[in-house]
Amino acid sequence: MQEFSFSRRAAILGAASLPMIRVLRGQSRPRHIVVSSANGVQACTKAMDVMSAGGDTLDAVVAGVNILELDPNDTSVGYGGLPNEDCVVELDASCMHGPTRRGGAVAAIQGIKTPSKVAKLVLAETDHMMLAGDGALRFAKEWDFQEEDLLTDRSRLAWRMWKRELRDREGHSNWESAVDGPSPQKKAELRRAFPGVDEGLLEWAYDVAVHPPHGTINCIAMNEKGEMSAATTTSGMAFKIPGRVGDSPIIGGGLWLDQDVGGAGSTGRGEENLRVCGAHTVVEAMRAGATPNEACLEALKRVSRNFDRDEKRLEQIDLHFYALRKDGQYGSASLWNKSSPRDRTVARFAICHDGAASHLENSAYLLERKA
Ligand code: SD4
Repeated sequence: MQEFSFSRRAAILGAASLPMIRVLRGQSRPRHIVVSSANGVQACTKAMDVMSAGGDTLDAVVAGVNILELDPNDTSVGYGGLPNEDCVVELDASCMHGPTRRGGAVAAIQGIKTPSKVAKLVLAETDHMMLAGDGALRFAKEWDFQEEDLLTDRSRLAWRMWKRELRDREGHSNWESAVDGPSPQKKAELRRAFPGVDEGLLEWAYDVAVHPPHGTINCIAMNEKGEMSAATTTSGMAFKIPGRVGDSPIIGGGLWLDQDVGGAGSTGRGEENLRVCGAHTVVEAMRAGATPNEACLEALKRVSRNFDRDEKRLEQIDLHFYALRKDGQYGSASLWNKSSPRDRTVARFAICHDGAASHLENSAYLLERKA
């Protein structure tokens, strides 16, 4: 695949970045810096490597998120992502390039392991902002992407388990031979239904079937010239209705970047993010003087407001924002201090910059899960 180049479109559009770079020369020099969701420790390192070798920031973030897209064991992004209701993996991705002020996205694309690369092509090689569904797949194939089955044994198992756990009002499921029993019986029954499946894998599949998880990676980078880019990529909500598009490919929702101010992105429940146009809200708050943490919290306050600040209803929502400001300040905030009532992991994000290897830091948060 071609590297992003300033040759064609950027030559026309790139002039927009020049005044900003001039201003920067009078300020303290920003460093290479990469911010990502907590699953992006390796992605941050990769993006830093690309920038350190002189690569463009867009190439850097896309190369970073590609690691997760290609990882069959990550069930929330790219290859191996948890499928939709029909057991088909459908992916969303977007990217933005600060210097040229361009964006590209693909939504509900099937069969392509690296949707962020297709989003980058939409940005660099088309006059459009987003391609969806079959059109996105056809476009990718025209650019020599290989159409592949993105299901892994692991994600197929999770889907079968999900299907089996679906119930009608009477508690009946067509996909099992017996009525639900108490926990030990359940385990025995699952072992019978899925013979030969490792116990740990079975427990994981049951857990994701009963509590469909979120995943996604957002990655934002800035080089020493102050140029910024960002990418977000996901398999979206597990077991979604086919065609459901989340926030990740929505420019302004799951991703936003203004070369004069900074960038932001999100992971978590896309529907709630879209109701506050989250990433755009974060960047606008930074424009108004907020720190990255304050700006992320501002977007989360709007989500909370949409629920009349009712913590009982908000409890089921998992939402995180990540932000990188033009002056090199970075941050992240989560709706809750811990990911979910079951998963007690403290909300964190990944960060890498000159002088600090890629590592995790705690996110700010709006609400605290008690106990
Ligand atoms: C979506 N925001 O499709 C994505 C999913 C996600 O952590 O980020 N999960 O709604």
